[in-house]
Amino acid sequence: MGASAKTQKRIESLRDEIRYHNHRYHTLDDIEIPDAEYDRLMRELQGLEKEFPELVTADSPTQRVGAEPSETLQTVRHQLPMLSLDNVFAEEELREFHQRVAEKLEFEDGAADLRYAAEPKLDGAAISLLYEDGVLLRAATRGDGATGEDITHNARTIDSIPLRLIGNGYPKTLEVRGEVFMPRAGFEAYNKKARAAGEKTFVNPRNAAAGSLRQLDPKLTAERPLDMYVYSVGLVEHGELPEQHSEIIEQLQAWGLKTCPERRVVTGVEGCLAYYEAIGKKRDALAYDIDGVVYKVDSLAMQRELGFVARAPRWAVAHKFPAQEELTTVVDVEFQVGRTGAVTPVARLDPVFVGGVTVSNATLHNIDELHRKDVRVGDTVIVRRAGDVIPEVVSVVTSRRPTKTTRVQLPERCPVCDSHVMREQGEAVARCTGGLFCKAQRSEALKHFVSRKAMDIEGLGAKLIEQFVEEDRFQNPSNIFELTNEELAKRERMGEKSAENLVKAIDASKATSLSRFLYALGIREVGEATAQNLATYFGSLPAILTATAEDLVKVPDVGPVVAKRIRDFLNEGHNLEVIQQLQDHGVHWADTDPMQIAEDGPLTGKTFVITGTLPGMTRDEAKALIQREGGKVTGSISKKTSYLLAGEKAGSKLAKAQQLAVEVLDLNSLIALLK
Ligand code: D41
Repeated sequence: MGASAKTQKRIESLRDEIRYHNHRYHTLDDIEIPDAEYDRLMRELQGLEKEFPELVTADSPTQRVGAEPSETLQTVRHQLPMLSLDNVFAEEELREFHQRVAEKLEFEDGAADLRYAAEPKLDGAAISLLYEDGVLLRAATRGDGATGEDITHNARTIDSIPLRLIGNGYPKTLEVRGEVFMPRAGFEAYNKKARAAGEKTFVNPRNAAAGSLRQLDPKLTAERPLDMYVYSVGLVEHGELPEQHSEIIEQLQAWGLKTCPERRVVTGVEGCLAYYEAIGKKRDALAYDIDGVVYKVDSLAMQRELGFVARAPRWAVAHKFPAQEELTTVVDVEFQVGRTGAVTPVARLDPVFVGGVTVSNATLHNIDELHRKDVRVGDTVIVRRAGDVIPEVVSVVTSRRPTKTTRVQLPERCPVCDSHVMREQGEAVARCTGGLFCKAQRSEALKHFVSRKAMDIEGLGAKLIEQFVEEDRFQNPSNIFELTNEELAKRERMGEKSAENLVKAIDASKATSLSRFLYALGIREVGEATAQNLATYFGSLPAILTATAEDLVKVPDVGPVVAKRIRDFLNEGHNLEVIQQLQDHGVHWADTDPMQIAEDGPLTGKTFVITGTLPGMTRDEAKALIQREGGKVTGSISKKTSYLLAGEKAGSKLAKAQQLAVEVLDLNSLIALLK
């Protein structure tokens, strides 16, 4: 049966749409839709063309995979084509892949001992580097696998690409292949700068890497924080390489090329799956974006036996993670009011499965962001959910904007209490001026007050707090300590047992620490770390209440802004009243001696960040030690950080420190510094 007119039209429209996105991706470096959506369009077209082969045309996008070479860069023909990689998404598909490999190689018993080289699948741009007598002769993009573009001038600006190999024994002609990528920290920093300068930002690190490589002016590329890991070899002449893929990569590393430190040799499909899971857990802590892992049969003899199908090797496969970006539509934009009165736009979305969960709300951060991205009700948008972070709207797909959309404006009045919404000069955040009169702020303030790192009152959930606030039973946190068994047990859906447990939890929370108490008050900019520093420095509440701004800035980690926030808070009579009421209700802690800080200690002027598990010392103890000797301890790494003190299981902070070339110390080297 021939294709209907409707099918023919669908095929045409798919082709047009794919061509449009190819152009945006390869020529404009300005992608509009997530990969997952592009893949769906392509698969739909491929499916239809398979069903109706008579409709396949030579110019269909399915007939040429990869880049249109640009008119500006020289094209290069790869002497050996750069293959593509097949994908699997589910465990079952991976088992089928392994099964095929095992059968073809005539393995028995499930081929549990078949060795694979496993590594993360970097989300960057594939390139080829050609070394002649150990000297970098030419770098080229992968392009469509057969021809790419000459980007030698740009590759030379990337620090991790050696211009000359080190050591000896390399083949006279050696082509290596790998992925150029932009580490996340560099990507964020780059976009922040571009945004401030009103320049174009990148949608994601992969796009940033690909776009940077194709610059005509290498000075521009040199400014981009690019990195490269090599993952295979291409042309090899006049020289020998080992017979295992993993050994080849080791050898490349010894010649000065950078390889991924996460790579491992695993055995059997179970080894692959365990690796997939381990890398999946580590994904957010890595310094760079990955979109899956790659398994390659380690033995080159076996690779030769397996050969290729079409353009992909039969001996390798990419095992993809769930997509972190998807498309959906904005049903509405609402404004939420937080604990500090910050009025934040939130997009209500058509529910979409992204990053492993169904998402129906995404933050738009603040009104400037919303306007910069020009998000309107009715728009199709890219939502991103990476790791445990709050889902966010990345960008609008303007080509899919309906004719009727509604623009969003900052409300003049608070959606909760109707007070005026104000925005301070130069501040991105708009705030409700209602203070604790605003029930949203009161609820959020109370939720913060009872949270685990604050007063830690288990069982006083968000719903219950909201109800009590709504009824004006909770005017301020001290009302929590007035709750009785009788009053609680009367409430709907609250049994006697849970009422009793809650009263017990409230009672137990009264014995707290000064730092928890300070943190629980919810003073703006006073997070856990600052609260701890204040408590350690002053030792008692009266000392803090009477401290001037000049006194406060002497506290590690407290600058003029934070000092002012604290003073502002304590200058409000009603805040002092609440503090008194809480103590009257029995909230108490043990005072400590004020801290003696070395004015001119061995660590004066040095800023530390602490991460991981230290041997025989808690992080708080390490912090106190550093502070006593004049050093400062902060929570996040920046270029200004002097040292990262890292223990066991250091995660993303370690990666970031390496990224920013911040010196990393273990506890022993810290102690050596003190001597
Ligand atoms: O990290 C990657 N993106 C990656 C890509 C990798 N780790 N290994 C790869 N191996 C290959 C073969 C097996 C063909 C040598 C690849 C790619 N190919 C690849 N990158 C782009 C297309 C194919």
